[in-house]
Amino acid sequence: MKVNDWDKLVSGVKAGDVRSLSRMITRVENRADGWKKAMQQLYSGTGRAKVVGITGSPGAGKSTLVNALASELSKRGKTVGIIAVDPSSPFSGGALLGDRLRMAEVAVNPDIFIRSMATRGALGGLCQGARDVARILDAFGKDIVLIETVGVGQDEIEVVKTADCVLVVCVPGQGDGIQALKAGIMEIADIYVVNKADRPGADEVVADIEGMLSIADQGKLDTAPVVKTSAATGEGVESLCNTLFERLVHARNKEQWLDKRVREEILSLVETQIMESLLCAWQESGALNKMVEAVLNKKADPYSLVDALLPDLSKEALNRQTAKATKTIIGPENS
Ligand SMILES: Nc1nc2c(ncn2[C@@H]2O[C@H](COP(=O)(O)OP(=O)(O)OP(=O)(O)O)[C@@H](O)[C@H]2O)c(=O)[nH]1
Ligand SMILES: [Mg+2]
Repeated sequence: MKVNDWDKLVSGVKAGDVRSLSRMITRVENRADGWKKAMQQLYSGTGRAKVVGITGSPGAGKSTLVNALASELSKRGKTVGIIAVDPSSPFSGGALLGDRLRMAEVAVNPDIFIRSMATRGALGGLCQGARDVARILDAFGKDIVLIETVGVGQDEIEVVKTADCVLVVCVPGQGDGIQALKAGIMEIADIYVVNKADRPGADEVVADIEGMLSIADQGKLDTAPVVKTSAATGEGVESLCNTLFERLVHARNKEQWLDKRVREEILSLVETQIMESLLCAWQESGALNKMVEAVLNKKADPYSLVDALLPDLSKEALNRQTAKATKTIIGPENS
């Protein structure tokens, strides 16, 4: 993609043009040439939107809830971007028909923008992909970005962990109640939502969660609240919205959290770039095939290959390189 095409997209996004938004997301997701530069241009205009992660077991009503929540937020004058991380979509940018239908109500609302992302094969990783899309929506001017992921895979859980506030959706009648949720997911909640509260057993689930929290959070001041909703009828959604606003003020705004998040992002981008550059070079030159063959023939072993093949990764070399780079980007120290 040509440089000035990117320039047009970036200024379109900044100006709030929906077509540019859509195109820029696709191109960044596909890692089209120049994507990093474009993200760089957007970066200074980001950091305003609040990102909310919504996760829970399959069929818990996450999409229905996201839909209802987005409408409620819109009623309150907030503009909303929705990222549906879709486990079954083979294409990036493709939406599950079901999700589209469920989200039909918000699809016609000009204040709400919906985007699906495929779980598998996301270039640069699902987490970074979702982060990039959320950032583009932020630069576009969305107040709130809702990210729906199903709480099963580790990647999906990592995605919601990057959010400012995480809603974990539970439902009654899942046999062993909250146990049905993957271990590791209950701990990341800032708000527990017991959805399908129109069904029998909702109060038991609430009690289960509160019981679990009273054991786990003893002594903690800000225990995550539990909210009952019936996303299908809209009941409880207003109250959830109030709770969300309260939590957004406090949750994850701590410096430590932001620090960790930026740290993770820098490292993840570096990791991806190193792997991609090496793979690209090695595949093109046929070096990777040769290495595999040599290892199979016992002419070489994977351990010594690592040191022999990588560029100079000694501490001295890395420090020299890093010092040079930081000087260029950040400027000389103490200035
Ligand atoms: N009774 C009842 N049904 C609901 C409620 N919310 C959602 N549903 C229904 O539950 C089914 C699943 O809803 P979705 O919103 O697709 O659930 P999901 O968690 O997004 O599903 P996946 O994305 O496939 O994991 C649909 O048939 C909804 O109509 C609710 O509050 N009460
Ligand atoms: Mg869904």
